[in-house]
Amino acid sequence: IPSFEHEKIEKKWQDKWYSKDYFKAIDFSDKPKYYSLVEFPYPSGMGMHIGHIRAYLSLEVISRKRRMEGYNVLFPIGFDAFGLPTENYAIKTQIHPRKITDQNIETFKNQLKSAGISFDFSRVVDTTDPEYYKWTQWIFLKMFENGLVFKDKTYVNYCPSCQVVLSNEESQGGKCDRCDTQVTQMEKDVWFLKITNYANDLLEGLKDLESNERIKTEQERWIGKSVGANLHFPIKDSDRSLEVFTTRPDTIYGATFMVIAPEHPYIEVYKDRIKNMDEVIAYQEQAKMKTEFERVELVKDKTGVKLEGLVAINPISKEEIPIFISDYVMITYGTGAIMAVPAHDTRDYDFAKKYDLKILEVIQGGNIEEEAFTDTETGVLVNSPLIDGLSVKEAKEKILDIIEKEKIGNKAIQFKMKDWAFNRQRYWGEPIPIIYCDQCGIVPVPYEDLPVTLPYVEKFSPSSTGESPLASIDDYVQCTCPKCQGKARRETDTMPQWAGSSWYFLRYMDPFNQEEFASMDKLKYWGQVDWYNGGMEHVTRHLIYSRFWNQFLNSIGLVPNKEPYKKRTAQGLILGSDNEKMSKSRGNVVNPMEIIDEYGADTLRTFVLFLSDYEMSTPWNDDGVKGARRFLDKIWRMFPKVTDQMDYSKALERDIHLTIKGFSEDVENLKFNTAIAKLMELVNLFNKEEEITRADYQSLLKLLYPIAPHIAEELWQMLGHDDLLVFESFPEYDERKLVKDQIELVLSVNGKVRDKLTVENNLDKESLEKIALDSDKIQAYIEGKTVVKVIVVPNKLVNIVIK
Ligand code: ANZ
Ligand code: ZN
Repeated sequence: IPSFEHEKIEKKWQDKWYSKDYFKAIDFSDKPKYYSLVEFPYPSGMGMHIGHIRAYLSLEVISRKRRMEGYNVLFPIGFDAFGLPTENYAIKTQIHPRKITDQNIETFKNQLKSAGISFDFSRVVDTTDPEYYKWTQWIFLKMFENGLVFKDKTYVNYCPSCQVVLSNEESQGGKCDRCDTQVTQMEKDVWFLKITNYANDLLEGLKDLESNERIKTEQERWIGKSVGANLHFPIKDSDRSLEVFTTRPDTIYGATFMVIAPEHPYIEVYKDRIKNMDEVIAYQEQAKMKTEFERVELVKDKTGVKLEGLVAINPISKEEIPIFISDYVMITYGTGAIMAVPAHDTRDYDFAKKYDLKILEVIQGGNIEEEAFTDTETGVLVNSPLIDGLSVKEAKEKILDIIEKEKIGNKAIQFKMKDWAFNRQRYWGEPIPIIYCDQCGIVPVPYEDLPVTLPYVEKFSPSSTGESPLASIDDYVQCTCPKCQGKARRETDTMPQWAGSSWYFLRYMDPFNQEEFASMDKLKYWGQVDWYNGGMEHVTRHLIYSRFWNQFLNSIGLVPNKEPYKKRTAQGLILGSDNEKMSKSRGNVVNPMEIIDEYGADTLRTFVLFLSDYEMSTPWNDDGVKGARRFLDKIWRMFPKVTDQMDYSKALERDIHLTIKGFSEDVENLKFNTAIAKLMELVNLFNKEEEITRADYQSLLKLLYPIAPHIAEELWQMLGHDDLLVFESFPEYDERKLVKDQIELVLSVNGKVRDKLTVENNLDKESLEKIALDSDKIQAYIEGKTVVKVIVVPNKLVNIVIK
């Protein structure tokens, strides 16, 4: 036979698959449905990256396998195309982002097809298409209608380099997600989505998510639930009290001073009583310069200013205690004020040492001369008349009862997560559908006027005033108020990159619906995403956002499931061969198209899956590319050895069953490297045989198909099949055939031999009994009778006594 000419053969199968829509998902099919989802790409000008291939291959393999297992598979793809890279490229080249996006999407689609990924290309969505973002705006308005959207002038994360407001999720670790620049705090008019209303639901929903621990704990930490209490500390000679949030009400006797955030409103309230206001104001200015990240860092050298003239009263010990401002207390968390317990909190300890404040031990067990004693398991309460002698846990319960009875405070829960800063001062995003009217104030665009389309402009650079480029387009800005018909202005900011991706998995279920974002019938048919694979970096970003949007839509009855995803996994990164993250600037980016050209898509797929454990990051190393190709060539070249026999070869039978079992289990657990290793071993065994049967070879091709589908289809056709492998069923293994040492088991009824079976050596009595009772022949004898006794002689016989 001719050699495996990948250019010709792969092209042939791709043309066939994609022109005939072989991977089309069928709405309302009778087959069981399976929805596999991969994170859709940002169609950058660089085209497909090796990381995209790795990310998609997991569910590509699963989807191809599921189709063979009889499922109606939805495996869609689309493009998350709004955002800065395209806009920046447009600014640089003066080509319109629309044009760039269309070109990039075309390139991407072709590249995905030349890798042979079995996406349903009939459902492609593009978040920048007005037919799509109309619904992104629509959902935003629904949130507005339900009180989940508000505007606030406040300090937010700002990237000086990208010149945009960032959400908390986009500035983790104090750095801009996009460009790694240190973020600053900037006072801005900001639209927020009240994602915090869903904090508890987002946490609870994790219980049902099938995923590894890391995916859950990262989300849990990000949501950051703390259980504690809000307590009121009266301010001396005043009607007001200072409210604090604490997770340690048990330490209240040890609260020897208070600290409020530099932005705390009481500074303004008491400005006439505070004697050192100059010093306070100077400190406030200084605190503004720091980012939140710098402020929460555990630095020993704490700073602060005492509020002279203002004194608080500990509501339990009745002691008078001083009040400080310090930047280690955040205005955005809890109540923006704390009761400081230096003996048992490290930050308070450092602060007390620096300003020489009273440190009172209330939990015995440590050495507070040296450091704060923060352990909550072993200590015992002291210096705390109402709760002395109790453990921390007991003390918490008792003091909370007292606190609630005496109306000093109440139990409270806090979340670390913050509301989602939602507007960006940029052109290439979804316009925020809001109108400002001098008479009516903030007016949402009526639903029937959607979409608010982005005007096609010539200039899309941000303006020097920090406003969106849309602000300078009069035709766009000037509008009439939908309420009073008076003159009004449009909001000129756009939505963040994460908006469109917050609901795209729903649109895939009904991508061309003009009346709704998706019909309830289709949402119900496809249900939850059965398996979602994506990047670990999205776990505390997109995953949280999209779960929030889905939960919201569920709460207003528009989607059937509260949680969008049943199962979530994440691939590891492919690093450069220098072990650094691949990037254009490092010049270590691997272009998968080059490998496809030289060795073929099947080789690329096999190689990338074989590279290492799928969930681990791994450096690129293309030494193995040739090996992957050799493996495929071996399978190709053994074709002439195939006989017409329709049973497995005796010599190979057990290995084939073992491989089917091991391969399937590995694939389902994302262990593609070991799955492929098993196929390689099997191929080596095949190679040693003079002949292999048709049955042997067919099972091998079926196993190979999800990994290297082009060569598998070609060889399948060469065997004389008219139908594609897509329609074949996945091979099954027989548990009994896995057994190595076998014995003959005699089955008798009332002492008369009725059946003989070959079974595994050394099975236990229960298994042997079960095998005997399951035998068809035995059943015929015992039907309608009573089994009095079963006598098992291991490795020999089972005798069933009936009456
Ligand atoms: C008294 C106390 C005693 C505290 C003690 C801790 C240990 P998490 O677990 O992160 O929720 N806190 C409260 N609001 C704060 C704010 N806005 N900025 C900085 N710190 C704040 O931490 C809750 C604890 O962090 C609270 O409990 C409070 O200090 C502090 F032995 O109150 B604690
Ligand atoms: Zn930036």
